[in-house]
Amino acid sequence: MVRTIEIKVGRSVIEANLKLAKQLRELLNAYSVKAYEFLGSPGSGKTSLIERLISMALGEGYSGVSIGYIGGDVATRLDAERIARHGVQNVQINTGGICHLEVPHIYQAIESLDLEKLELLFIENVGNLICPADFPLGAHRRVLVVSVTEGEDKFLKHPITTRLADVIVINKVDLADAVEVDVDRMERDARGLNPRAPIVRTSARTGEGVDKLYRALMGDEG
Ligand SMILES: Nc1nc2c(ncn2[C@@H]2O[C@H](COP(=O)(O)OP(=O)(O)OP(=O)(O)O)[C@@H](O)[C@H]2O)c(=O)[nH]1
Ligand SMILES: [Mg+2]
Repeated sequence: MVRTIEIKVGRSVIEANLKLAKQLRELLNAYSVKAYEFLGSPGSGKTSLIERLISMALGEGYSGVSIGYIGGDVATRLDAERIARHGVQNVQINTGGICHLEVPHIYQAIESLDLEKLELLFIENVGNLICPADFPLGAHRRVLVVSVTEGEDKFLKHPITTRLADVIVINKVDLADAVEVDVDRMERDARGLNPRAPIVRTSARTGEGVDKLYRALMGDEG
């Protein structure tokens, strides 16, 4: 016999963040900034995909001035340093022990960015598949990145995060054979939980699928 215990999360903190997220979205809209939040497990490939997308955006006429990046990590400036190499405005947030970003962190970070000149804003949440779910950051799209190396069953085990995503990415498909993962099954699981989000298979290593992801993001106003 298997016993399951369901745990309820306190609502007041979540609701306060949601209200702030709506205000932040209005601010971004006022400056015509399109914002994309990337969330997913540590190492799923969020920064690598953002780097690929930035290179693509730079090639399509966006300039380093008009692209911004805010990255959340418990410690280090490593991700922002990777992004800085593309000549893009960037801010690293170190959360200490906190496993997700909240809207006040984003307000603090955008003080260092020139919103007037910004057109695209990539926000990378702290690597975590659970904590960010209840704390939207005002972005126009929430992009869930799950890599094949995390295991075939990842979407099923994380239905809340899978359902909230506006775009779902299955990354590291170049490694699918090596780890004997059935990507079709992963996609079916994701689709079963979230019928509305585009699902894009990518490899940030080879570049496969990144153009499709770029179109899924840029084609969507919100
Ligand atoms: N083979 C392969 N490796 C990848 C791919 N995407 C990312 N990686 C590698 O996976 C590791 C983690 O990638 P990151 O982009 O740093 O992952 P992240 O999600 O930003 O990680 P955190 O910020 O720590 O949560 C790096 O060594 C990347 O080179 C991919 O599509 N294929
Ligand atoms: Mg990263």
